[in-house]
Amino acid sequence: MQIGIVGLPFSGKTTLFSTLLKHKSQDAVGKMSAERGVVKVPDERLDRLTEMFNPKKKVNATIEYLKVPGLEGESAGTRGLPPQFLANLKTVDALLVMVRAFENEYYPHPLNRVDPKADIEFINAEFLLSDLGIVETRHEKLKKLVNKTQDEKDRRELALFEKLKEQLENEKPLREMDFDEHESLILKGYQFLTAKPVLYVLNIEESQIPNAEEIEREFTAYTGKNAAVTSLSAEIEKEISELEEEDAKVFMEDLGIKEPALHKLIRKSYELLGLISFFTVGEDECRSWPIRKGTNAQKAAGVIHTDLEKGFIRAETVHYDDLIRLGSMAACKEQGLLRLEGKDYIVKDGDILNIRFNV
Ligand SMILES: Nc1nc2c(ncn2[C@@H]2O[C@H](COP(=O)(O)OP(=O)(O)O)[C@@H](O)[C@H]2O)c(=O)[nH]1
Ligand SMILES: [Mg+2]
Repeated sequence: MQIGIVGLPFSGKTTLFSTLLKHKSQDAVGKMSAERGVVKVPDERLDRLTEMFNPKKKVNATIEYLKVPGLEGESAGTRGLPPQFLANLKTVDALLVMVRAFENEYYPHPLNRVDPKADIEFINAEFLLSDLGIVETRHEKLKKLVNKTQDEKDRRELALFEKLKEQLENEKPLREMDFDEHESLILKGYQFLTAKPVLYVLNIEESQIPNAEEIEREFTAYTGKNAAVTSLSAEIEKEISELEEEDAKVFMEDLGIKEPALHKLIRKSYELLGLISFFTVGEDECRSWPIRKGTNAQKAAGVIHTDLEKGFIRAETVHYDDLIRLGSMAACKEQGLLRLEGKDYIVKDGDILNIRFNV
């Protein structure tokens, strides 16, 4: 699963991206080239399990970020967004929109303002226009096609594109609409920007960190179906990430925060992608695995290894909360909380699975 990081120049994309990657990013190979990086998803539950089982290895679930430059301060207007920018975003499952809410006189905002709401509106308008251009062209083609062929499949696609056109003309993103399976399949081929889930990241002033929650609430108009808001100071997160663990703790205490805002950002990205985690535990490794909400036990086994999916027999299952509450697997077994689940069992966030299989 991949998330595209976009935003206006000097909004803090590079600062955030290199912090996410623990400063392993090389940055700016070419002005328009995207950069990808794999990031661990922090999970306190996995940390607890690791303490409990003392394995040789701890392995966190990961998600991938792709930093995509190319969004400019002036409107792309009728020229449309740069083709390379659009091409780079084709593969991403969600967008992370970096929004500037900090002053920095050495790096002036491209439109000479610090107005996060105006920036969000600007970016959304750009994406909307880009989608509308594609929708209008396809809509025209479909109209002609249906006139000629009277084909039922084309007629259904035309009806879909009429809905899309109306939504975009009303200046609303496609992510707010509901689509059936057939429609989703058609849409997949187009990779519309406004259909992708979006996380708006407000890059705030250091002095605003204590008001972070309040600021986020001010932006509730931008939350909702497939959209979320979070805030951080990219500069401060960078500093935290460069400190030793103990120093970082003291530094965060001074700021009045319990954990890096970066962790919250990663978790919100994960949620936005519709992902939850299950765990595997043992002497060798404790590990969290990403699955889509609603995945059954057999498919979840396949995330670990295809053999486990093919030869799936049962999943020995206990929930993290039960294990922590009772303190041991043996106690869970005694209480009947260590269950044997079949292939159709829907895996829950926090389930600990041991797959029994036969190949
Ligand atoms: N004061 C302040 N400056 C920041 C913050 N985040 C980024 N910057 C600075 O803004 C400039 C542009 O940031 P950069 O990450 O390169 O933005 P990009 O153009 O979106 O990649 C850099 O000099 C950063 O140090 C922040 O939270 N506070
Ligand atoms: Mg940059």
